[in-house]
Amino acid sequence: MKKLYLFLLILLPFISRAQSADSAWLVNNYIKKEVTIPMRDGVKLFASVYLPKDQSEKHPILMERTPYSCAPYGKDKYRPYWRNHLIKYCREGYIMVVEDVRGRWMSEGVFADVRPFNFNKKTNKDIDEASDTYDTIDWLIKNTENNNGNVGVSGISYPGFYANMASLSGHPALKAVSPQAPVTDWFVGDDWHHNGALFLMDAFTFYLGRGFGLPTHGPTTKLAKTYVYPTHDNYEFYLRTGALTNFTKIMGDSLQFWNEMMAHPNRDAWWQARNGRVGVKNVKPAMLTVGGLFDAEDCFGAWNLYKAIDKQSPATNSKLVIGPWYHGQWSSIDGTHLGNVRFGSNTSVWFAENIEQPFFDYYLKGKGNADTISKATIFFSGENKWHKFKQWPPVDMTETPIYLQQNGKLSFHAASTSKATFDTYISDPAKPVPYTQDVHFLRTREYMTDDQRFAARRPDVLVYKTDTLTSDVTLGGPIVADLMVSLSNTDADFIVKVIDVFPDDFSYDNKPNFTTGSEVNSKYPLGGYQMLVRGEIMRGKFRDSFEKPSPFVPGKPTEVKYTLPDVAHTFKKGHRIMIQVQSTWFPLADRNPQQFMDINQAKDSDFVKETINVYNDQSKIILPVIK
Ligand code: PG9
Repeated sequence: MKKLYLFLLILLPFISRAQSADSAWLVNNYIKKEVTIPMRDGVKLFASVYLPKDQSEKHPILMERTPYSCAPYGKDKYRPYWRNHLIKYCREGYIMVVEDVRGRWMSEGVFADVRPFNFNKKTNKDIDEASDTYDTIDWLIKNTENNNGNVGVSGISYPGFYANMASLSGHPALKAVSPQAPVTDWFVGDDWHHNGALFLMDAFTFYLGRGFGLPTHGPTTKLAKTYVYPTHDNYEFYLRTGALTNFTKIMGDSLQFWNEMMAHPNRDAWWQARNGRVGVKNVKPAMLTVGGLFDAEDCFGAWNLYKAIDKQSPATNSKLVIGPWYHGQWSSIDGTHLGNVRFGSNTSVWFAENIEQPFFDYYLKGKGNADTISKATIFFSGENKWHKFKQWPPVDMTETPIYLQQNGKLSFHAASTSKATFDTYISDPAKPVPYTQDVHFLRTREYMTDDQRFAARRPDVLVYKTDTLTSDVTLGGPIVADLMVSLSNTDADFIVKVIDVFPDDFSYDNKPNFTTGSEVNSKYPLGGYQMLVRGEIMRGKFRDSFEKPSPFVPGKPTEVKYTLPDVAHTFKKGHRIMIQVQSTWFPLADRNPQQFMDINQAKDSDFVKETINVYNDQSKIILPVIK
C-alpha cells in the first residue's frame, strides 16, 4: 500500500494544479448572488445562485436542495465546484443553485426529517418539499437573469430525497431530475433501518455525532454542538453503551426525530408517510436514478426508487445507472476501486462524461441526444464491465436457488435426503459478530467489499461454499434469502452475506489508476480473499409483516424469507460462491435482545444468549442468475 500513497503523492500536485486553475476560472467567470425566496406560506428559503457572466446565450438552471447547507455563505465565497465533475457544468454555462431546505441553516421555517409528501394540498398553508421546490423554481425562472426557462434538480443521498420530491412538484420548467443514492425508505432499507433493524452507528453518529438533529433557533450559519465520544473504538463504545434506551438517555429530549423513531418500532403510518417510494405517480420530468453497488447508506433507495417509478409511473422517461461505488463515489474523481477491490477503470469519470452530463445537456440545453442512454446502465463487479439493458432486472434473469447443505456445502442441486439436519450456533449479544475486522471510530464504507475471513473463523458464523466454479456465474437483480430456522427463544436477527471467494493465487495486475489513466503495473495479491458482494439483515420478528411483528415459537422450524438489495456481479471461473449466516452485525446494526419485545425500550438485562438452528437443504438463497 506504501507504493499506493507514493503514487498519490506524485499525482496530487497535478490534481490540485488543475483544481486551482478551475477555481480561478470560476471566480473570474461567475458571479454569486445570495437570495431569499418566498414560499406560498410566506416562509423564506435561502439560496446561493452562481451566474455565468457570459450573456451570449441563455443558460439552464441546475439546482440542489440540501439540509447540509448551501455554504459557503457570503457572496465572495464560492462553493468548490472545482473539486469534482460539477465544474464541467459551470464550463458549460449552467446557472448553479443550491438552496437550504425549509428549517435548515439560513432558511426560515420548521425542518422535518424526510417531510411526508402532502397528497392533499388545498391552501397555501399546505406545504411539503414538492411545493417548496415548485415555488423555488417559479421564483428562479422569474428572477434569474438570462435563464433559458429549463431547470434540472440533482442531489446525492438526503439531497437525493429532495430531488425525488422535486420530481413530484409539477412545475413545467422542471425538465430533468437525478435522484442519486436517494433516501427513500428509512424502515426497510436506507440509512436508519434495514428490514426493521436499526443501523445504530449511522443513526447515532448522524444525529448526535454531527449534531444534525439538534434544535436550531432561526436561520444560522453555525453547526450545533456535537457529542464527545468516550472512546474512538466504535465496537467498544456501542457495546459498552448497551441497550437503545441508554442511547436515548445520551440523546436527551433534544433530538426529536430520534425520539420519534424510538416511539415507532414497527412500520406504522408514521413510517409509511416518510416512505419516498409511496406516491411516485405521474412523474413528469425525465429521471436518471443513480446508485452504487457498494453504497453503505442508500443502495436500497437507488434500486427501489427506480423500480417504484417504473411500476407507478410507467409513462415516465426513467433511467437507472448503477456503478461499483460507495456512497457518492460517482461524484468523486476516483472510481477505480473500493478498499481492496479494483474495478479496472475510472468508473466515476466515465459516468460523469458519458451519462450524467449528456442527460442534463440534452433536456436542459437541447444538446446531444439522451436517447442513447439505455434504460439501465449497470456495472458488473467481478468482470468489471458496464452492461446496458432495456429493463431491470434483465429479461434473461432466472431466480436460481442455491442450497445450504451439510458440512458447509453450497450447491445449486438440492440434496435428495429427507432427514432434517441443521447447523447450530450460539448467538451471544455480549460478543456480537463485528461488521469489520478493524477498529474504527466511524463506520467504514469499505466494509461493503471487505474480506470476510475474520467472520468465517467465528463459531457463531455459519459458512457454506461451492466447489471451485468451472464457469462464470453472473448475478443481476435482487437476492432472496429463504432460511428455515429454529430458535431457543422468541426473536433473532439473521444476516446473510453473499461472498466471492478468490482463488488462492489471485492478484490484481495493477493498482488503482485514479485519474491519470496510466496503470501502475504491479501485483496486488489477494489470494483467498472473501469479497463481500452483498450482506443484509432481517429482524426475525418482522418476517411476516413489518406492521405486525410476531414472536418465534421456541424449537419450532420457521421460515425467514427476505430480499437483499440488487447485485450485479460475476463470480469468475476458478472462484467460489460463499454464503455466511450470522445473527449479529455490530455495531453496524443494533443488537436484538433475542426475545420478542419492543427493542427500542429494551434494558441491558433483556439481552440473552440464544441457540439458533439453520436447517440444511430447506434453507436456500435464491440468486438472480443471468444466463
Ligand atoms: N445517506 C445519508 C443520510 C441521509 C439522511 C439522514 C442520514 C444520513 C446522506 O449522505 O445524506
